[in-house]
Amino acid sequence: MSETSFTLHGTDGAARTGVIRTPRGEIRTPAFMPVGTAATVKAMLPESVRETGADVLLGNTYHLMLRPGAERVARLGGLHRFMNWDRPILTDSGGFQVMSLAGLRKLTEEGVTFRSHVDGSKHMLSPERSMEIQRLLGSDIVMAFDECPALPAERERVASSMRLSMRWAQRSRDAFGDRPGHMLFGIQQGGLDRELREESAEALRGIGFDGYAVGGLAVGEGQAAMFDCLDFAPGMLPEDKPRYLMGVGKPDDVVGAVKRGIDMMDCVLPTRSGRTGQAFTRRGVVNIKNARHADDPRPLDEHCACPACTGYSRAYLHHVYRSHEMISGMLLSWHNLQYFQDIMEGMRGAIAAGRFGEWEAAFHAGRAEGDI
Ligand code: PRF
Ligand code: ZN
Repeated sequence: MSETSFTLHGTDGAARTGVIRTPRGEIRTPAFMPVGTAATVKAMLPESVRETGADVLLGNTYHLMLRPGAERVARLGGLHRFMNWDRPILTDSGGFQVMSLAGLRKLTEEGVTFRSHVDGSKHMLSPERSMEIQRLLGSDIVMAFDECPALPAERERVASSMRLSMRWAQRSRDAFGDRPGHMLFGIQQGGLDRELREESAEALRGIGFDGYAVGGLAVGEGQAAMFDCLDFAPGMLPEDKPRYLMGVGKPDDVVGAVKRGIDMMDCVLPTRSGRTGQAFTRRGVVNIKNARHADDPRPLDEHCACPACTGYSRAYLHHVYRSHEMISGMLLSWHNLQYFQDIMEGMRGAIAAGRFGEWEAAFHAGRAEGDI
C-alpha cells in the first residue's frame, strides 16, 4: 500500500475538494500553505500557525541551503524537529528563488551556479543537488527543480526555458528515486501560451509525478492574464493528482484559482503584509497605520475569531504598529493567516455542498476594492 494518497471528495464546476494523506498528517484541499522560508513562519509560533487551521507549511531549499545549511539541519534531526512543526512540509526546489534573489548567476544545462544574497559565497544547484537538499531537510512534498522567466518574455525564451525545466523534471524524478511516504511534484511551465503549457503538461504526465504544480504564473502578468491561463492549464494535468499554484496570492486570486481547479497554494502575502501593517478582512484591506484608526474601538474584523480580533481594538493595533512594537507583526500575521484559512475552509465546505457559486458571490459582495 502506498503511504501517500490524494482523494477527491467533491467537485463543483472545475473547483475540487479532497484530502492528501501523508504519514505526517492530512492536508485538506483546497489548501493554503503559510510560508516558512527560513524555518519559521515569521512572527508566529508553529502551534499558533496550526491554530489558524493550516495543515502544511512551505519551506525553501534556497534559503535553508545558504543558512543554516541542509547538512546541518539533517544532523539536527531534520526540518520538522528543527522548527518544531510535526505536520507536512512542502519545500520549493530553489531555482525560482535563485533567479529572483541570488546575485551573479550562471545557468547551464547542468544547473545554476550563483552567489548567496546573504554573504556573497558561491553555490550550485542542480536537479540532483536540489533533490538531495530536500531529502536532507526531510520534506514531505518535494518540488522538481525548475526555472522560469519573468513575464512578459519572448515566446522563444519561454519555450526554451520550459524545455530545460522538463529535462530537469526527468532528472529530478530519477534523482528522487523511490521514497515511500514522500511525494514528488512536477512543475508545469510555458508562460501564458496554451501550446507550451500543453507541451509541458505532456512531458510531466509522461514522467509521472505524485502531484503537479502550475509554475510560472504571478510573475508580472496581472490577474486577468493569470486567470485566462488558469482557464486551461490545470485541466491539462492529471485529474486524480493534486494541483498546486505556486506563489499565489491575494484573497481574490486564491478564490479565482480554486474556481479554476487549483487544490493548493502558498504566498508570503498574509505574513509579509502583517508585518507592514496591512490586514485582509471580509470587507477589504485595512491599512492599520492610517490615522483614522487611532480612536477606533472596533475590532479589525468582527467576524474573525483570531486573537487580534477578539482581544484588541483597531486603536490598539494602530498604536503598536506606530510604536514599532513586535506584537504588531504578531497580531496582524495571525489575523491574516486566520483570514486566509477561513477562506479555504469556506471554499471546502461550499464545494462539498455544491454551492461554490453562492459562496463566491457572497465573498465578492460587500468587499471594497481599495482600502477600507
Ligand atoms: N517555480 C518554482 N517556485 C515558484 C514558482 C515557479 O514557477 C513561482 C511562480 N509563481 C513561485 N514559486 N519552483
Ligand atoms: Zn482576526
